[in-house]
Amino acid sequence: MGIMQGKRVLIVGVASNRSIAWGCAQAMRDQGAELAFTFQGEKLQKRVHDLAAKLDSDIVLPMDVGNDEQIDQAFADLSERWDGLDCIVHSVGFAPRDQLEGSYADAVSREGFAIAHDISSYSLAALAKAGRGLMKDRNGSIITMSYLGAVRTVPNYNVMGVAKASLEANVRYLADSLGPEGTRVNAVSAGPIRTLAAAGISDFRSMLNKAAEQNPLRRNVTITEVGNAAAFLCSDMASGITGDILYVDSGYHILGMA
Ligand code: NAD
Ligand code: 0WE
Repeated sequence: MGIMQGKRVLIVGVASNRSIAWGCAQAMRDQGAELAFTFQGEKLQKRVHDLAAKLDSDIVLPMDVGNDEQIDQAFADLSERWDGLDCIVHSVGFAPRDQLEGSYADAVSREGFAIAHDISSYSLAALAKAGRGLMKDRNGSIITMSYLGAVRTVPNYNVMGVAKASLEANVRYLADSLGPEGTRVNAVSAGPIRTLAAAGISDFRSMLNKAAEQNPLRRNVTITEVGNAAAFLCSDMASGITGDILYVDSGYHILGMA
C-alpha cells in the first residue's frame, strides 16, 4: 500500500509534462493518492485535462492564483466533488520577465516586486485560506516549491529570490497558524530543472551544467526526485515535520566552496 493511499490532493502548477507539479502528481498517484488539478488560463486547459486523465483524474479546474474570485470558485467546485481535502501542492512562481535579467538594483521595480510577491508568495497563503475548511482536522499537508535564491544571491534571479524568501517565511507563519488544526506546511527547495519556467532564462543550460559539475552527486535532480520528496512530506510518514524547507538539490546548498 502506498504512503498516500486514501489522500486527496489538489495540484496547482502543471503547465507541461516537465513541470515540477507533474512530478509531484505522478509520485503521489504512484503512492495511492487521488488527484485534482488546476490550470492557469484557457490555453493550458486541454493540456492539463489530458495529463490529469493519465493519472485517473477528471477534476480539472481553472485557477489564476492572482485572482481571489477564481481561487474561491475553484475550491467551491472542488467541494462539490470532494467532502474533504488532505493536501495542496503549490508549484507556482512568476515575475515579469524584465525582472530576471541584469543587476538586481537596476532591474527591480515597484510593480515587478509587487507581482513577484503576489503570485509567488501571497498565493500560498491565499490557497491555505481558501482550502482551510476542507482541510481542517484531517492531518493535512500543504507544500510549495522554493529555490536556493531565497537564502543566497543567484545572478539574475533577483526579485524572485526576495519573493522566495517571503515564500519560505510564509511557510513558517502558515505552519504555526494552521498547526493547531492539524495542517502541516513545508517547502521543497529544488535544484535547477529544465521546465517551462526555466526556458528562455538566458544561460540556464550553463547554470545546469555548473551545478551538476559542483554538487556532491555531480548531477542535476529530476522532477521525479522532487515529486518523491513532496509525496513523503505530504504523507503521514512526515507527521512530525512542519514549517521546514527540505532541499532536493543533489546537496548543492551545503557547499561553502566548490
Ligand atoms: P512550470 O513553468 O512548469 O510551472 C510554473 C507554473 O506556475 C505553471 O504551471 C504556470 O501556469 C503557473 N503559474 C504562473 N503564474 C500563475 C498564476 N498567476 N496563476 C496560476 N498559476 C500560475 O515551471 P516549474 O519549474 O515546474 O515551476 C514550479 C515551481 O517550482 C515554481 O515555484 C518555481 O519557482 C519552482 N522551482 C523551479 C525550479 C527550476 O529550476 N525549474 C527550481 C526550484 C524551484
Ligand atoms: O523559480 C524559478 C523560475 C521562476 C520564473 C521564471 C520565469 C520565466 C518567464 C519566474 N518568472 C518568470 N517569468 C517569465 O516571464 N526557478 C528556480 C528557475 C530559475 O529561474 C532563474 C534561475 C533559476 C534557477 C532565473 C535566473 C537565474 C536562475
